[in-house]
Amino acid sequence: MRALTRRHFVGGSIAAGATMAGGLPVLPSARAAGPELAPELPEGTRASAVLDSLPGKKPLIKLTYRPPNYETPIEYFREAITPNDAFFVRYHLAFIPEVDAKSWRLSVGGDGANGQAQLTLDELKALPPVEVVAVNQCSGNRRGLFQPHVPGVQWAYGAMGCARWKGVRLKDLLDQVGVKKEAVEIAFEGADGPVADKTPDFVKSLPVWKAVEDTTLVAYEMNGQPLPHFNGFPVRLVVPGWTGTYWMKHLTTIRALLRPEANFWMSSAYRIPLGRFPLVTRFTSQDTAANTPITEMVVNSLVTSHRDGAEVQAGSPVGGVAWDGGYGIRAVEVSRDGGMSWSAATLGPDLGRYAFRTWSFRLKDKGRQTVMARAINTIGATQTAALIANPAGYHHNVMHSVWLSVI
Ligand SMILES: Nc1nc2c(c(=O)[nH]1)N[C@H]1C(S)=C(S)[C@@H](COP(=O)(O)O)O[C@H]1N2
Ligand SMILES: [Mo]
Repeated sequence: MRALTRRHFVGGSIAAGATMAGGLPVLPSARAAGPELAPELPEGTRASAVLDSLPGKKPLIKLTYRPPNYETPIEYFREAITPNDAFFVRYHLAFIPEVDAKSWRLSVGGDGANGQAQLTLDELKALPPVEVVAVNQCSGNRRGLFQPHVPGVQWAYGAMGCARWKGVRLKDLLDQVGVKKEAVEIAFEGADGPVADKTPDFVKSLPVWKAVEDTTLVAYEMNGQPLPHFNGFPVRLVVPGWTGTYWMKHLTTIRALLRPEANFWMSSAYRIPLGRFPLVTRFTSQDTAANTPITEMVVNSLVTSHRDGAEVQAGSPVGGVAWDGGYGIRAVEVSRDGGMSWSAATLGPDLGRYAFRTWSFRLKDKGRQTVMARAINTIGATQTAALIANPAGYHHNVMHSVWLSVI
């Protein structure tokens, strides 16, 4: 039954027999053995999180089902590219329609545009294609590791992934309608929505300067395949360098705005205290005296080759991935004495400044040891030793460590 349902889903339609609840299929859930969960997570999350397969996906760590919030097990981050069927899934609202690619239309306009356009998927694909390898990371990735705990989805390490995205430049679409000089932001809406009328629809905006960057894409392919349903089929926004909240899935509407977008998801959610993080890019049309929208990702890395307690042969490598907000990773360093001394790791292939950069380091000395990693980007920013507290639990980039027995 599950295999049948899955096969139908991959094709993009609902299987006969699967019922819909607010756009989500109600399926017998596939439970494998329990996932390995970080000990720092809240008790309740550790008790309830299970490995579970959404249609078309490998077993991922289920944190909530309605709306679906599933994270990628850390083992998938041993490679720079995250497979589509293991890529994390994050939704705010539970009504997620199956979009029919034939009847789908993208509308481009708004009061900050001179004209209007409507495109079919074929018309979109007829525009010059562009590719970028980029990390999509939820602002709240690792929120579950915050001490003290903060409310929100209790993600551990896997609310992120890196893919090769293909699509058209958002700038090329905006040029078709002409953006007025006075426009301040570009706003985005997707086909999903709230089940209850009172919940605000998910609408996000970008400053015009970020929207028209060469790498900001309206993407229809991920790792050479159409986007998976749960990652935004048929088309999503790709905003390299910036956190996942701006990467609108099931994109239907693009509007140039003469006034800043004021809905809940811009004015209240996804905000960080002013001045607390060492970030470069700003979203000034949305600033208040107290806070500012989250923008670029902070520099970060993980040790992914081994779990706590693993045995490693002396001389064999440990490693992981590093990434940042698009300046590019300059170095990854490893410490085995709690951060007193550091040695350079070897960096893997460079897939571009927005991509995961793999790294590895050979452990020579035998015995039990804790391996801690830190990444440094090309503008000299690095990770923090102590958590930078903020109410919504964003930008966790505390240095990650794993203890190992080298034999
Ligand atoms: N339509 C739509 N797009 C969305 C969201 C959403 O709830 N609805 N969530 C955003 C957030 S907060 C994140 S982190 C990313 C997650 O992308 P993924 O589900 O493909 O991993 O999608 C973004 N785009
Ligand atoms: Mo997110």
